[in-house]
Amino acid sequence: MVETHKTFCRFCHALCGIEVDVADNRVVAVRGDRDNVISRGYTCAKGRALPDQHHHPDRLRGTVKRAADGSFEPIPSETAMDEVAERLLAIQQRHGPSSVAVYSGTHGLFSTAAPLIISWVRALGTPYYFTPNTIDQPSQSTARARCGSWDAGGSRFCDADVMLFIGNNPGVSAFSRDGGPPYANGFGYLKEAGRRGMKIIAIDPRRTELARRADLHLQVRPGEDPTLLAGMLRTILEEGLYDREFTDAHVEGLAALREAVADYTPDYVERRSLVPASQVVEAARLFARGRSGSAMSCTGVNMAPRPDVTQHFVSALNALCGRFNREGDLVANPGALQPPRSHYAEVVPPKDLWGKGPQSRFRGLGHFMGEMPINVFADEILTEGEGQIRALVCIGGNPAVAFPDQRKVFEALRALELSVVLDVRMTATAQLAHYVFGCKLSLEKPSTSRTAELQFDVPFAQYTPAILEPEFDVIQEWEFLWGMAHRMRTPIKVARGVPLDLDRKPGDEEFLELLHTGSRVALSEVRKYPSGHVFEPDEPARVQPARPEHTEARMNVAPAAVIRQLREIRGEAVSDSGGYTGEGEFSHRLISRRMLDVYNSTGDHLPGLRRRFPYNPAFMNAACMAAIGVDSGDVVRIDSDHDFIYGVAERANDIRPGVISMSHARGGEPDLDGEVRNIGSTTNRLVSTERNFEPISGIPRQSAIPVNVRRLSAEELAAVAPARP
Ligand SMILES: Nc1nc2c(c(=O)[nH]1)N[C@H]1C(S)=C(S)[C@@H](COP(=O)(O)OP(=O)(O)OC[C@H]3O[C@@H](n4cnc5c(=O)[nH]c(N)nc54)[C@H](O)[C@@H]3O)O[C@H]1N2
Ligand SMILES: Nc1nc2c(c(=O)[nH]1)N[C@H]1C(S)=C(S)[C@@H](COP(=O)(O)OP(=O)(O)OC[C@H]3O[C@@H](n4cnc5c(=O)[nH]c(N)nc54)[C@H](O)[C@@H]3O)O[C@H]1N2
Ligand code: SF4
Ligand SMILES: [Mo]
Repeated sequence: MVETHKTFCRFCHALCGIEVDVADNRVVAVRGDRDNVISRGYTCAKGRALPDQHHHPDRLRGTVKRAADGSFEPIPSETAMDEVAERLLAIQQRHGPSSVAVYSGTHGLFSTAAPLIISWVRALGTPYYFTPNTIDQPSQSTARARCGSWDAGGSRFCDADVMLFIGNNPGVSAFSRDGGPPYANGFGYLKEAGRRGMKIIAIDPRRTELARRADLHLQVRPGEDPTLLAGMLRTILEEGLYDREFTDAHVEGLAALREAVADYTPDYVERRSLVPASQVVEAARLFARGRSGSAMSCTGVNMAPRPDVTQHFVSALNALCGRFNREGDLVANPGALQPPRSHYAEVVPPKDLWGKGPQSRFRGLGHFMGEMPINVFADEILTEGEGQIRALVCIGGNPAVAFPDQRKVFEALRALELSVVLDVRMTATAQLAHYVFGCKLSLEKPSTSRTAELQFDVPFAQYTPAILEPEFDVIQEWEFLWGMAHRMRTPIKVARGVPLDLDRKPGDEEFLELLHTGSRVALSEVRKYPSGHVFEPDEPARVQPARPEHTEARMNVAPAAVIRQLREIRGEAVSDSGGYTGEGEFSHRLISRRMLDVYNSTGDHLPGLRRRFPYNPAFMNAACMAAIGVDSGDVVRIDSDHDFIYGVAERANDIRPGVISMSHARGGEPDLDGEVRNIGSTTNRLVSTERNFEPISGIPRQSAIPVNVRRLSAEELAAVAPARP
């Protein structure tokens, strides 16, 4: 008998509402749930692949332990936890607390275990807490801290009349922030906004799905966003298009910024960024003349050179144009499952987030937002001495393909005395581990929409029970954390001020209740609505007047560190092909992107998601392909100043000549290069962690990477395996 359940998809962070048909404890079909008022029936191919993901033969159906001969043997998860706890304690006893590191990947951060993971790290006393945040969009935090921010936030996407998107593609990535569209159904929201008359400006070297919808697409040369945004700011300042009332009251540094961008004339910007001068001016006017709506950016510019400058300019654009909610305005979204908070019409003053806390032994880097930069991950494992990492616990992540300098990361993963991975299948990282805990997949776990709720335009919340009951020994991430804390006697908290009892494991629902302690809306209330519900507060939440102690604080649009970097950029000689001459020996810049069918490395083994491309293509302009004599489907070799990869070329005239666009986190061991047609390749092999990194977060240059590209020699080609059916 087929039973239909309402739930939400957790293949990615977007949490689209879905209906799943279940027969004999197996999912047989997934459809978008039209009753979910956020996603409105939308699903993508990944969501529709949930049945395949849950029942795939490669799914981990229990915990495994590596034997002396390198093979993996099944082991009961409780026994494995006993052994892991004992070994972690022994390692810490011998080498001190910092010998253990924890990495929480995307599926750690979005899991219900996220707060437990942080709490466990604190209890272990190790400085080595890593997450993808320091190789994702760290300059968002740097800029927010340097510039200061606005406590009451900006307007809702549904009220915006202009949006400036810089290096992001929300329809495909389902990712956005700062007043961008809700995660789920980005295409739908963008279409609706277009109908309402909202103007879209997109800055991207590629004519993306977003750019095709835009009123204005600035096809910037990769990595030249600092120059382009400086030019836009210059126009806004010169033409007096900024919000005088707001800046007079809340912003400082206008004169210094005006001076610093003075020589970023439209003609100079055109020469360097390849965006026509007229478009630079037009974009500045279009954005500044809007009434509401913000500038937002994501990974594209954070991975490209000088992300701290680009991100600061994003903050400066919003500050100059006063794109924030004022006293008495409705709060964009008061939240539902988050604890309630007040919103004030005041500046959160600029502050330093760095230079405090534990330091790394490498490159002058140290804790950034409470985390150790991934930049130093491999070196801290490989380098002997005080502070060396000897054991790693990796939760829902895949460093072997996601971290920069892949060859060094492999070496580091091999060097670990103890490596413990929590995953749903044997990834490239899991293959090198000593213990791999098979985890429950989304439909087997109860959860809520808490992690995504602030990106909705309304205070929507949804709860889902577990839909499937797996008949094998798989665990939830939080059960592992509790299991470790219980055995190692490390106190952990599930929410602020809410410790877990180390001697009595809570039940699933009890755990969720604890996790949502203090939420504005009780979980029991949210449970009543299977498709979720909008929980408007009884009294509309409005922005409060500034508190007396905050009335003097101002946002700073011209912090010294940014102005210094801006001068350096202007001092570089510009080459004929745009950009600066220092990279003369490289013909192309390789840029990052997301593919709709996989989530970083998640899903790259599922037949339904491999149909279009079983690899991550190297998208190139036809002219570039003709120049090196290759066609779509041919394998090319791509060399950076650090290393090389193979890629399968694919014609794409949505990118300008001189650019290669490729997604990350594919491929595997460097030995598997010949399998490129079946597994793709890891762009992060091209990236050095020792050069071209941002000095505070350590994010290296993972986009706009200077490369050369050529066809393979006959000998090289002979070693490339054909595509398997
Ligand atoms: N389908 C799918 N969705 C995902 C993911 C996935 O792998 N697949 N990954 C998830 C993750 S982890 C994250 S962090 C988010 C990221 O969300 P987004 O940042 O929206 O991700 P992308 O779609 O890669 O968009 C980045 C854009 O930046 C452009 N770009 C690259 N270099 C430059 C540059 O130098 N300048 C400018 N202006 N643009 C540049 C690229 O062409 C690309 O269109 O997506 C999430 N969503
Ligand atoms: N060059 C370059 N490098 C990049 C990027 C780029 O654009 N370019 N993007 C960066 C970004 S933004 C990010 S976020 C990182 C991603 O870095 P990671 O988070 O390390 O990579 P993922 O592939 O997302 O790893 C997720 C893992 O979780 C597993 N998984 C899936 N579902 C579950 C579950 O329910 N439970 C558990 N326990 N595991 C599960 C998957 O099998 C997979 O192994 O990569 C970064 N690296
Ligand atoms: S965008 Fe796709 S993968 Fe993400 S939640 Fe929605 S259906 Fe699932
Ligand atoms: Mo990410």
